Amino acid sequence: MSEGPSWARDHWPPDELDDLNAGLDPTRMTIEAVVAKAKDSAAVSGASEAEIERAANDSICAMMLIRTYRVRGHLAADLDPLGLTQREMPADLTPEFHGFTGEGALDRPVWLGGALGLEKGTVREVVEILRRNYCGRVGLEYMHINDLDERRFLQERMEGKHAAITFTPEGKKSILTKVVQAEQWEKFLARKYVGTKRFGLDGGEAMVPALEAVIKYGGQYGIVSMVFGMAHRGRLNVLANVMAKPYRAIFSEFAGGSANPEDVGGSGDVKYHLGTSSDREFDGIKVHLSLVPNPSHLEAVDPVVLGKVRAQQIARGDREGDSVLPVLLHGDAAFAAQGIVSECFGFSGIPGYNTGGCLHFVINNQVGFTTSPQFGRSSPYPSDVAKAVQAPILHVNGDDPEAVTFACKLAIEYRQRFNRDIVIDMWCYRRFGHNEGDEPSFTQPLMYKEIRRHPPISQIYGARLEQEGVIEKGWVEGEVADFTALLETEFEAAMSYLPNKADWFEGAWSGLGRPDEAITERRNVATGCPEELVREVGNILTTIPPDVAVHKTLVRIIDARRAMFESGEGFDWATAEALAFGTLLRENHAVRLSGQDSARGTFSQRHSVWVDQENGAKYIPLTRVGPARFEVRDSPLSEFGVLGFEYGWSIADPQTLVLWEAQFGDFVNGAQVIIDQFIAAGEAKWLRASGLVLLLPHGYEGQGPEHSSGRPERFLQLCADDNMQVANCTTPANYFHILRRQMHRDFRKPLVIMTPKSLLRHKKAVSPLADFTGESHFMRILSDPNPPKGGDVKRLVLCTGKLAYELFEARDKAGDASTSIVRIEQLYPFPGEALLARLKRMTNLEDLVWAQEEPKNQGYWSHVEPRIERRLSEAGLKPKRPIYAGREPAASPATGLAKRHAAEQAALIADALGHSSAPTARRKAG
Ligand SMILES: Cc1ncc(C[n+]2csc(CCOP(=O)(O)OP(=O)(O)O)c2C)c(N)n1
Repeated sequence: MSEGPSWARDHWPPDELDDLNAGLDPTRMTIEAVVAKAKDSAAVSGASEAEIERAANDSICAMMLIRTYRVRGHLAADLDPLGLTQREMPADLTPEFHGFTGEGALDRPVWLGGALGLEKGTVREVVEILRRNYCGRVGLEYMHINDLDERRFLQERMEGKHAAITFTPEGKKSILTKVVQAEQWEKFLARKYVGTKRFGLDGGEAMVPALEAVIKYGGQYGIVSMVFGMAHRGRLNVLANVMAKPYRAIFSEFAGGSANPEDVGGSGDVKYHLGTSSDREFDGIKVHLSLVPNPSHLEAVDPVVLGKVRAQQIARGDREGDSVLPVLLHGDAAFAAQGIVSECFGFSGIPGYNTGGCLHFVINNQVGFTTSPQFGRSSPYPSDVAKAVQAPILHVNGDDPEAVTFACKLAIEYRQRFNRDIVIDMWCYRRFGHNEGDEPSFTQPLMYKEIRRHPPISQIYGARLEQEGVIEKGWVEGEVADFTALLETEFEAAMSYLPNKADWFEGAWSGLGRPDEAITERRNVATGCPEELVREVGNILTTIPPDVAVHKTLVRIIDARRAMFESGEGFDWATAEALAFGTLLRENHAVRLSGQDSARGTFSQRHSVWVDQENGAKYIPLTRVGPARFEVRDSPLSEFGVLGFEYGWSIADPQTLVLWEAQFGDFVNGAQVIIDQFIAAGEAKWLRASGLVLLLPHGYEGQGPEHSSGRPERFLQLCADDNMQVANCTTPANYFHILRRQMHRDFRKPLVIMTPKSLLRHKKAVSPLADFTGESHFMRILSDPNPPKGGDVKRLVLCTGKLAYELFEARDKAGDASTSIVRIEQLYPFPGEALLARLKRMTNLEDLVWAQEEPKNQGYWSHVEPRIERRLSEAGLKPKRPIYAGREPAASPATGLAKRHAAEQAALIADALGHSSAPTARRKAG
């Protein structure tokens, strides 16, 4: 954007990149050397013994003073535009505290050995420099960082020749222009849409030129793409003035228009949650920007942004993360209090999850809705959570847009140099209520008295630039008039604005689309593989390289796997899974599996990583399959963060099979926000598809309330509009096919699988080679392997999951020849037509039972009951409704007593099969 009206230009003048290595001063002296120098110098000038000692002591004290400022100077920085924060000068930042007392103390000479760029100075000079560097409008916290290089780098930027915040006159004008635009944008919206919520940036507008600097300097430092995540506050401003979303598009949404063409459907979302993407160019350097849509849940978008960024970095082959930058914008209250923030900081140093540094920008308006900071957090700053990962923190006064821009510039330089997270904490204020219709004086009367008196940033900064002679009187008014005129034109244009197309199947998503018919039926694809491919992959999976010393038990497991390929029989769960991964890799679909202890597998079943018993080196057979990339990651012990991260990956990269595995299915509820807000509803709200797979170990095996249920009922209740798939497979081959199907269709939908525990080693839960090859495919319903002879089914038991095997065993043991047991492998979309076809053949059916292990208020019953009833009615059979066989409603998912579990299980199986005449051991209905 180099032509056009002044608002449309990217005002930033070209800037020479600082040499990253410049400024570090290797000649700095140690304290010992400084003291020696002070003594020498005093001695040369003929000082007495006592005077020599004092000179030495003064230098030591001066160095202590300097160090104290480095550690604590930020406590006296001028940060609060409102001046309401009671921040007294800490005593140890005064020269008196360090022994410089009495008359003339400030004029005493001290040797500094190059610190602060001075060989020698007076105490007064030292204090002046320190106050300027550390107690101005930027306060830096960095002495908690262990790494010396990082500390020295930041020190140089605060103390060295780069310390002064300097911008060229053109740069200053650019900053002011952006401030004007940010302010006028909010004002214009307030005028045109009176009473409409916009969660304005008013009071924090300095963020806009600062983000502009992030893009400009980021581009110069080699960043080609930036992914933004942010909440409500200032979002419309960022969309318009940073992301360059057309003003007319936003106006049209204010007028009730949809963000997407009407025909794409979906629920849509409020405008301050929407995302967008654009390209911005500064000085010929293009940077792609995307803002990820987010729910109201504050900070929930953070891991999604990080996952998306990491996926993009991997797609670019960028292992350091230099080319793609995550930028997260936070509110002060949310940043301090939402636990997901800590989970995300936790990713910053972990292989497989780190993004080479995230830039965090806190819009610290010193209030959260109606809550004042002292009730919103226990720490002095909202940013203290970042110290856990030793991120540097730049506190900055939001009334000084140059200081904020400087902080952003420094942040980018640091991030690109050290590939670590950094935080900017911009102190500002919220000019109006939480939203514009809210009265803030109910709760913060004093603050708002001050705010009403407080001039806007453009006025403060405009006056300063006028005084500096950078702009003439009336310059700001000219900018305001130009920009307002432009907004009026755009406002007119919005009347006839129609979004021309939804952007969701572009770029990495091209070639994919929405399913052209309901995926309920018929959307199966052949996922069987040529036998040769299966054998090739099998060979890699069962060959132990001679130089890898594999644990002897694992050798036996690998031998057993080899025997499966040799005999073509008895493929178990883990081998089927490895085959699904391996064959996809060969078909050029990358695979990423992430979860707690996933490399070995919680149940010691997977063993996707072989650890050399002599040297600890890791051998990962699937990485040898190629050509696509395989990665399996033992994740940090987080659900919310990690699931969000993997979801973020899945929306960026539809050609990778991305799987998240819970340790036990129960733990999935720690990630409920990601499930409700992103996985279930993301496509409907934001037109963002995802092929993410959730593996949730599930099944009633007497392990107690907490290790039994992956809560299928929760997922099933969220199912509508073909938004996702929920399955519980009972054969290794079916698991193999459902995983492969994820990548083999021309659309993507999340897939939730209740995965087994006991079936991992169940003698009957095995598949023959033929079920992986040829025309084989995923079966939504699995037939009875031992159906009643002559097809005379009197009782049909429908179920899902491992219960089937227990029912088979009980039925066969009882010699029951009239009961058929059919497995529903995919619960949603419910395979109603396929069920109907089977029912139609059971003309003598007398009873249809739904059997489940879960209590009646949980599991599948509520989901399947009406669906089965519908098909029974369509089939015109004698039974009109399914009968329930299972545990009675219960508050807790399962009993903790093994005996009671066994009794309950036996009772429900007998019930399901109609074998029990005595009252069952079930508890009474609740
Ligand atoms: C997880 C979550 N809890 C509660 C809310 C309701 N809520 C919306 S904004 C807000 C205050 C946010 O304060 P802060 O983070 O300081 O941002 P600000 O609005 O001041 O910019 C709250 C509590 C929410 N959106 N998300």
